Amino acid sequence: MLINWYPGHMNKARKKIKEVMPAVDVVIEVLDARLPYSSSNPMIESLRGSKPYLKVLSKSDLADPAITKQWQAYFREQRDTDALAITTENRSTAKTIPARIQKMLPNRGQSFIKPIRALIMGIPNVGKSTLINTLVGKKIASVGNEPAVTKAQQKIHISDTFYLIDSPGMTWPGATNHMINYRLAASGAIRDTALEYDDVGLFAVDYLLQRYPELITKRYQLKALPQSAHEVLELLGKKQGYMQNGRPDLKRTGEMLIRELRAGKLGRLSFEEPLLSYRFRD
Ligand SMILES: Nc1nc2c(ncn2[C@@H]2O[C@H](COP(=O)(O)OP(=O)(O)O)[C@@H](O)[C@H]2O)c(=O)[nH]1
Ligand SMILES: [Mg+2]
Repeated sequence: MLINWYPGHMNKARKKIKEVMPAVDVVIEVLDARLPYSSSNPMIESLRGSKPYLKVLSKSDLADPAITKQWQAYFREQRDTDALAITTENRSTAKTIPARIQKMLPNRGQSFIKPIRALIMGIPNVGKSTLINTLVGKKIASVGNEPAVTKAQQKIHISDTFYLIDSPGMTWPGATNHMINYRLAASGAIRDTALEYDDVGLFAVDYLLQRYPELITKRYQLKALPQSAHEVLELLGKKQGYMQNGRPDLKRTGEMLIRELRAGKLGRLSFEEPLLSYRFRD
């Protein structure tokens, strides 16, 4: 995987993960079900050693269900790896996480003397706090716009034989790979100011045109779709009456489209699917 991390941040995050790893038994990585590849941290695989790995596909209510199934199957083929799709619309699956992890770690979690310590990781806004609250059974972590303050490592009691380890400093700023950054921006993982809305809007429309054209025509009641993403965005701007100096305001239109896309108003969609070739890669 050729992702160019910003070297300073990357080294810091790697150091932190290495530091924490000896004191945990399993890694839970929360991924955005719409972009499990782009929202993943490629450092974990090499740093986890022999620890099992649970990939949690979060916000699965927003993702294409058939593609989420493919991702689960793909991840489950990997070494000591399990995968699970969760959503706040039905929290029962998320609640099975401790039991699933127990199956992967038969020698721990039988008594409070050797509890299971599960490191929880994931990019900002992917749903970590939401999952923590679901597992604890009450709201202990704040959800949504959290200030980026450094908090101390937390050991969260789920049961006497199962703890979550939530550690700061392991999140990574994203990649310099443009495709990954656009997917992260469209999903809401990258802050609003990082990329221009008209650019992210164009990226999103271009992808929708290729993969889910019917989602645009349906949502915006279009009879026909222009060929280029730029023309589609102009058409949407005109339809919404977002005009500036006689031209459609593409920033405003892009912002509207991204807001709707992030909220799932266009329907369920995934930004990436597992490549068949991954299966044959070691
Ligand atoms: N649609 C949808 N939104 C979710 C789901 N889980 C979390 N969210 C939303 O995603 C945003 C970020 O969640 P949060 O738990 O704070 O993410 P964190 O930054 O990883 O801790 C919040 O607005 C949540 O309400 C889900 O299953 N479905
Ligand atoms: Mg959080």
